[in-house]
Amino acid sequence: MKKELIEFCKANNIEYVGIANLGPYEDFGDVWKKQIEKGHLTGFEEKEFEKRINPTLTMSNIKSIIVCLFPYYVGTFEEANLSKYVYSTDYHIIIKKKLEIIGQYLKDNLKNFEYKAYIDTGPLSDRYLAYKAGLGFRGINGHIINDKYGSYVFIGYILSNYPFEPDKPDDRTCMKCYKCMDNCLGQCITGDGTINPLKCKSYLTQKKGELKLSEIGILRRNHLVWGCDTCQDVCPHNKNIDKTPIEEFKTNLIYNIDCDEITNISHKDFNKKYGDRSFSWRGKKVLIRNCEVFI
Ligand code: B12
Ligand code: SF4
Ligand code: SF4
Repeated sequence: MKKELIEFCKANNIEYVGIANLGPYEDFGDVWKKQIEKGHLTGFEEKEFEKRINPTLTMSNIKSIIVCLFPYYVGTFEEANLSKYVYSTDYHIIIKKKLEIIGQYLKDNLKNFEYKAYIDTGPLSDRYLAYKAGLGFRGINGHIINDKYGSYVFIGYILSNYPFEPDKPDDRTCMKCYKCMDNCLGQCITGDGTINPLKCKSYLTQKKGELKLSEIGILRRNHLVWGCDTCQDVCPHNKNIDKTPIEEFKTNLIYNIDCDEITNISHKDFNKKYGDRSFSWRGKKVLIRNCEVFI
């Protein structure tokens, strides 16, 4: 059935699919525990420690984890003031739909098949699963890097009650050129594959409330008002990569928002126009705050 699964995914433009083992993921647990001790967490991560390292706590009859990559690179636009991962319609919407199509296909072909699909907001570490499923290797900037599409790939997964054979982890490392560390806007890449997310520009553009002067300084280091791509843009593994073959990531793009428009638009109109965009999840107030940093 694994062969059929891979073929079905390919037919649906999902080139990279693999199976992660079931853990428990003690090595990830060690990394995560250190991050907790250092206070290096954002609150966007799953809060229950055990759930992050043991998938059976999320699905008691689990037998395998299907992991997929979704490349999103469409090129670099000089005039962009948004980071690359939010150009398209919200990736959560696009990817959830695709994972559900895979789940439904398996339901139609396997007796008593059960599944749970996640993108970004699930209990496990998406990157850890992609690494375990052999879909890419890990970079010093924290990213999962794929040979064909670089690190501009989203990761989604399906917990399933069918015993698909696990793949081998990709234990190569990145080139370790340390350009990501040298160029990091928040100087928050530690060098061991983790970051201090509280100083990461991407986090600062997403957190609520007032920004401290030091945080405003980090935002000003480039002109993006949402997210940050620097540690990926400078990475040699992202040179000469392929653009995404996924139609939804190529169409209906917004790579520049008009700060005056966002400031003057009503909440209702903002939600109507941008509610299906991932840069809108914190509301227009946060976006306006980010825009004001550049006035
Ligand atoms: C919280 C979060 C954030 C936080 C913290 C990020 C961080 N680095 O921890 C903030 C808001 C800063 C953030 C920013 C971004 N994020 Co984010 N984020 C998440 C989230 C929800 C949890 C991440 C987490 O648990 N971090 C804690 C650390 C310890 O776990 P981890 O990063 O998963 O673990 C890897 C590293 O620690 C590394 N590692 C550990 N030990 C070692 C040892 C060695 C030798 C090496 C080389 C590596 C290494 O490998 C681990 C996996 O095996 C995930 C989705 C999810 N549920 O997993 C998305 C996710 C990581 N984000 C994603 C993206 C796209 C981004 C941004 C690029 C968005 C942007 N353009 O602004 C930036 C990138 C910043 C960066 N350098 O990481 C993607 C990454 C895809 C990829 N190819 O790797 C994810 C997986 C979402 C998705 N499903 O696609 N994010
Ligand atoms: S996203 Fe930006 S601030 Fe965050 S680690 Fe990468 S370069 Fe540093
Ligand atoms: S920029 Fe260099 S050190 Fe950083 S992830 Fe890429 S290859 Fe590794």
